[in-house]
Amino acid sequence: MKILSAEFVKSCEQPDQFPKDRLPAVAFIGRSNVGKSSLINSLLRRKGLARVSRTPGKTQMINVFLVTTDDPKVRRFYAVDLPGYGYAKVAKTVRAGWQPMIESYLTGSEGLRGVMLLVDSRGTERQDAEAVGWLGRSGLPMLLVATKSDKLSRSERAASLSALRDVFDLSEDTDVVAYSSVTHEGRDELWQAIRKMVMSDA
Ligand SMILES: Nc1nc2c(ncn2[C@@H]2O[C@H](COP(=O)(O)OP(=O)(O)OP(=O)(O)O)[C@@H](O)[C@H]2O)c(=O)[nH]1
Ligand SMILES: [Mg+2]
Repeated sequence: MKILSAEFVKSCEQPDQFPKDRLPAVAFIGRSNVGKSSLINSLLRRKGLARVSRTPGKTQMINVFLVTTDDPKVRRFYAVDLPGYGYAKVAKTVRAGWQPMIESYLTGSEGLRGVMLLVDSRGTERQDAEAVGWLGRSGLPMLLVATKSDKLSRSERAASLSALRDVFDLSEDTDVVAYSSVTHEGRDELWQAIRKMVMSDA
């Protein structure tokens, strides 16, 4: 599969700015600094497309990218970079503004086909469990992505994946994928998952 184009469409600060067409969309969510923007760049093979930062809380708006590929099953879709949750140092007023926005995006976007929930393969926090619970109740197709897998040895990676299954009590039909935006481990698997989400009910 070839990515024909990947371009930034817009940043949304409020729900009335979300794309109005019903183009399929896949959203990327997770704690601040977990590696969402890096993963989007790795997946789309574009280095500086999504802004990456060492400082947590970099992505504070909903950034929408339009992707086209030569795969008939995923000709055009939106990749949506959501702001990270759970970053304590961002001013409360700012946080209060975007956490509901994440929920309004997840509940109010007609084209949304699935969510990639990113968690750090080295360990999870309370907010991750809350996100898993919330997404489970929402009924949205979800895939759990264990990020920064390059920071673990091969055996630690396998252990981390099964620990995540246990901790979150995932059903068998929820996939867990190890990903590294440095080595691009997991890229093919993630594309498979996107293909499945985007073509379902199409
Ligand atoms: N070693 C390693 N570092 C990574 C990986 N992915 C991201 N990072 C680093 O982790 C930091 C945060 O990455 P981002 O992609 O900006 O994370 P984010 O989830 O988009 O963060 P916010 O926008 O603040 O929510 C940066 O310093 C990245 O270089 C990875 O797979 N491996
Ligand atoms: Mg980001």
